[in-house]
Amino acid sequence: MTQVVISGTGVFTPENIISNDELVVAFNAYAQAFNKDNAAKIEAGEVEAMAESSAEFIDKASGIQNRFVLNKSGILDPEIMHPVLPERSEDELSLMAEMAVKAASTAMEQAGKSAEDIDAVICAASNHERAYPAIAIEVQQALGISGFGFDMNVACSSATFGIQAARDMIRGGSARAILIVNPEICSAHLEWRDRDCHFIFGDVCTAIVLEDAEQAKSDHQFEILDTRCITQFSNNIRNDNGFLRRTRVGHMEDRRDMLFRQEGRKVFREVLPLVSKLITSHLEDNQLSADDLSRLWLHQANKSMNDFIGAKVLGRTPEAHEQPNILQDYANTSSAGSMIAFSQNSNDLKSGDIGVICSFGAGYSAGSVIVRRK
Ligand code: CO8
Repeated sequence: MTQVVISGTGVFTPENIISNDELVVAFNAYAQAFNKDNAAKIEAGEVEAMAESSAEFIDKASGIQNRFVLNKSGILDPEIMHPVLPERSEDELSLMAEMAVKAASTAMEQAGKSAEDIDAVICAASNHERAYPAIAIEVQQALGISGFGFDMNVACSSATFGIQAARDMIRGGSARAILIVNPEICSAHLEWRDRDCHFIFGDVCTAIVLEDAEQAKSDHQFEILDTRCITQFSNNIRNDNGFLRRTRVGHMEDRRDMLFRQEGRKVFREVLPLVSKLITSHLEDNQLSADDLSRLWLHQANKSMNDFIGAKVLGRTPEAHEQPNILQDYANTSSAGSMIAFSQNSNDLKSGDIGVICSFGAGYSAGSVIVRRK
């Protein structure tokens, strides 16, 4: 069977950083203004007063310290509380495509591939800035790639599900090499006025080149030994924004359910056993044990969650280098998180070293990719 390798990865990181302290100052100013404006209703018990956020809570509950965002001023303005991104004309590259092209250039350079070597583009992300035409086709055109492109969305698991789809297509002979891009503008579908989640997400884009091992020339090759994707329906992470919105009376306004929302505790409880079992059974079915693993590149949502999964899979507390976290700097970047961890923490592995890239999130969805350094 055709052997498929990851031969290049790239990360595009926006310039703006928001620290927990900056975020909390803006949120608390908003909460104080809200409480002042609604003082009479709060007093009468008609409206609930907004509680303030704290940087100490954020760090302790999540491990997140900073996040990169495309626009900082809008998010930190208590009168706006969302990113402000200028609308682009049809002649300009869309924002997601622009991020994707930047990350893709690094990935293609690492893989030693030019546009003529690639036959398909997959834009795998947890939201797309328009319904159609597909962002992937725009990226394909911008890079001068022939063949085909399509968008897919499996929320936080978009990258790992994209890897499985690309691996299968290369094996099946429909493409020699495939570019996957994961442009995540999480800041635009996050409710920055909700203290339960305002600290969780950041913006970034990752890119991955997969190809037939026979033609790969990169110094940075990881053979894909196996992939496994699972889904299990849950409403605990949900965003109801969609094209049926205007068909429903009263749904035109910016309602809370039109943005990311979650039952964080339930997600924590339900996803942990799902993911630990996925990784351990996936390893077992490939005749591998925890002792064979040099690295875990986990989804980057919560530090305690990753500590738990790492300990469960390895049967001991993982050393920091065995399970690198990037969420303290990037926060949760949805599908891009485990790929940032992989991209920034894989070059030191030696030939034959084995690791697992694992994602988990809305759906629920979880993906496990076992790789071996060539
Ligand atoms: N500051 C101070 N106090 C706070 C704050 C805050 N900012 N927020 C909450 N609190 C309070 C709560 O009100 C609560 O108070 P009380 O005890 O009086 O009721 C107390 O702190 C504890 O709150 P929680 O129980 O909510 O705190 P947790 O310890 O559970 O931590 C987390 C909250 C960090 C959200 C945690 O539950 C978590 O990480 N859960 C897992 C989340 C997860 O992995 N989700 C996956 C989502 S990602 C995904 O699928 C991608 C979707 C697509 C992308 C969307 C882009 C926008």
